[in-house]
Amino acid sequence: MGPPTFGRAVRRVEDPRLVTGAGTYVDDRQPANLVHAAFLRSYLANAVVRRLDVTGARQAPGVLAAWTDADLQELGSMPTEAPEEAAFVPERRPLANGRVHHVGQPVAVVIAESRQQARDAIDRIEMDLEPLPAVADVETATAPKAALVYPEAPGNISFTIRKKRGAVAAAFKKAEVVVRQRLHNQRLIPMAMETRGALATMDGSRLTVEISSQAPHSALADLAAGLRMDPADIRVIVPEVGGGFGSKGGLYSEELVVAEAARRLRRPVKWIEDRTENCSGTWQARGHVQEVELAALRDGTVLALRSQIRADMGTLAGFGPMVPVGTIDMLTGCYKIPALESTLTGVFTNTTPTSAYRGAGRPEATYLIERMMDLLAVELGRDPAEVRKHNFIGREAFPYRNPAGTTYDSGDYAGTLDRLLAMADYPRLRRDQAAARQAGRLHGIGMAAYVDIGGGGPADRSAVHLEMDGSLTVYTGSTPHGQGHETTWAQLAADVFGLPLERVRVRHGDTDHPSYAQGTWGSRSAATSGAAVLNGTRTLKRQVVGLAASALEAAEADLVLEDGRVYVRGVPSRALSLERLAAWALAQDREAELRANEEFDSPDYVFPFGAHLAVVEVDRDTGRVQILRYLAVDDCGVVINPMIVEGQVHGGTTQGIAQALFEEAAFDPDGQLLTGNLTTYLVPAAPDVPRFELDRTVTPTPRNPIGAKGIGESGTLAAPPTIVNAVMDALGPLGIRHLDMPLTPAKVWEAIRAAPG
Ligand code: MCN
Repeated sequence: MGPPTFGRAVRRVEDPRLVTGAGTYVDDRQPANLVHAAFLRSYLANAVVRRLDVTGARQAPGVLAAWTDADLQELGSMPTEAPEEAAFVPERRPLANGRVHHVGQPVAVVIAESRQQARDAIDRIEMDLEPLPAVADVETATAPKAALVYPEAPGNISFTIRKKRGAVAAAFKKAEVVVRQRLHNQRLIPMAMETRGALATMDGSRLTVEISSQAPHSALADLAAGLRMDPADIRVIVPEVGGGFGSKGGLYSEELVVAEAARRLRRPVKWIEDRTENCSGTWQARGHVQEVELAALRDGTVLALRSQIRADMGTLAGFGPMVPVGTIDMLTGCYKIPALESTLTGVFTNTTPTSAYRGAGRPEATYLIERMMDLLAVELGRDPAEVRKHNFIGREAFPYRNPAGTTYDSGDYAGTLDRLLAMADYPRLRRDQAAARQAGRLHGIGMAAYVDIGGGGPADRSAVHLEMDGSLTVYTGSTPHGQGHETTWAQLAADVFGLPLERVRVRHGDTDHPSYAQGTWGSRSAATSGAAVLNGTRTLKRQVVGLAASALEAAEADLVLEDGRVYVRGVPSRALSLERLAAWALAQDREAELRANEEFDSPDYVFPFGAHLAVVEVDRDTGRVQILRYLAVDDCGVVINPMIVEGQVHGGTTQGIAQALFEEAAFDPDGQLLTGNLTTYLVPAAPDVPRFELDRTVTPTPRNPIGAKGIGESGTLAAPPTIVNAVMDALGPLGIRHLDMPLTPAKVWEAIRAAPG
């Protein structure tokens, strides 16, 4: 028998395959008769398509087809999910019909024998665009008399959501201190290492679409709707995925068009996005302008939070409009703030649609409240840790309903912050800072506390099969794209059967499997698919013990399943190996009992939390920020694999640091993307990231049988305010109160130069 694996840092079973280059990604697939798709895209941000003629492309060498929207009328429009408050939801055709609304929007497609021929033929399409005035940012879009992205949406407003709880006006009247700040949470490009891609094959009446996706089952549903096909006639396979970070969660136009091309041409059709297409065509994220006011007493008690948030939706797509709803639900963070008034406006701009990117709405909320807590501490001249602790929701207050109506499951916010401060030896850090300041250095310490949302429905389904060789196969609906589910789900199942890890195989990414999940996003998998795996394996164990009871003619209560065999307690000689039991079940026509299929429908979300701290130094002459130390204490409930959890913290925190210091999707006033490649959009490299000092507390959730909360996104919530708070602490002595992200050397240097101090 293998030692129990749950809770142990076992190595990822998928890694040997991945690090030796043996994984298969969409672009590795080269079926016979393959043809290739390329897309013509809009080069203007707002325009009328005056002429679009694909005749030249159709005559180009190797071309099988060239289509515009006029040729694809039988396809349905692309799906959009918007809040019920939405005043206007634009229809999105797979290819633009008569108008283009952002640079990079697909307008026509060419299918050719080779990728190069398809791309060359694109140049032979004649397209005349008549430019219209464009709005490229939220401020311009909401200014009086702004040009309209969609004539049907006056003021470029897509939706407005208001939340109000408690006596806000009275709180501001009673306040001894009011802190106000306008915060900009800049737009980001998710920038997965593997760009998007799809390969569609029609075999008889069955369509198979291999796709780089985080959500095969929802892709299948959207393909069926778009192609007007019976879902049973479609199979979606997700091979290896080289990162998604939220951006591969919904179905994109190109994927639907590729599927249609395979259906029409009866040849496998592949499309692989290039990096430039990825920058302007893959949905982007964040892009909030937040005006915030915090009312407090001099002792640090926060009385009320008021905010107006304008969220840049771009042209709006997929479930993008739902993302900022997560912001408005989480604005009060870890604090008991009795009164809240906030307005969220979804704003159209002539830019790439925004949607989910790691954190999806919650980093925007965390940044808002954590910057405000620091500004309050500065205003009061008090320590930021003290001000936080003074306002934390106490550990006895759970389940806790926040003023926006979200109910947190469990938490101990002071516990993580205390652990963090002890780990950092905080008093010493402050002494060191005083010495550094004495020496004229710009030395800062920053912290942030966060609470995230993970898990959530609808139900995930897993199947667990006992194979004839006595091993287990787990079918999961979750679709890992870097999270290590093959390892963690195997850990869950192995222990139930007392098997070594290598006797459990985890299969994922195929809608023909007897499993289901809505998608691997929202740090939901451990709390949902993981729970379904655990329940499924427990059910299978009961079935297997039932089979053994019949085979051994013993009472179930007397049987022990251990070490790959079932035996009568106290009589180890009366035993059946799992192989023999499987064979017996087959002979008895009871093989159905070798398979279990379980759903787990989470009663509600889970709420991971934690606290991060950074020590930074700013170079006075160059404005460069150097991170000297980065410490984090996270709590994702009961942990299945601590090494994987740490890896997730490393990844998320790195992306959060990138938002704080480097990354921004920038558009010029005409809506042209200025950061359309990796030389202009600065992603961090290894030397930009410090060594992380990590610790954990464990506060189980009662909302699933594992007690696990999510960890996949936590770092993206915590790191931006941690770093910005640290840099502002460094610059505080110069009289600099706030700078917007990203804190590039140029921006910081300008601020130092202009600083009063
Ligand atoms: N885990 C654990 N114990 C816990 C919680 C989680 O051992 N208490 C493990 C899980 O079993 C899983 C991993 O940690 O192997 C992450 O689990 P979870 O937090 O449930 O998140 P998901 O698996 O649902 O992953 C989604 C999340 C999101 S939303 C984005 S975006 C994201 C991310 O994960 N994108 C990623 N991590 C990523 N990592 C990589 N490498 N690439 C991406 O694109």
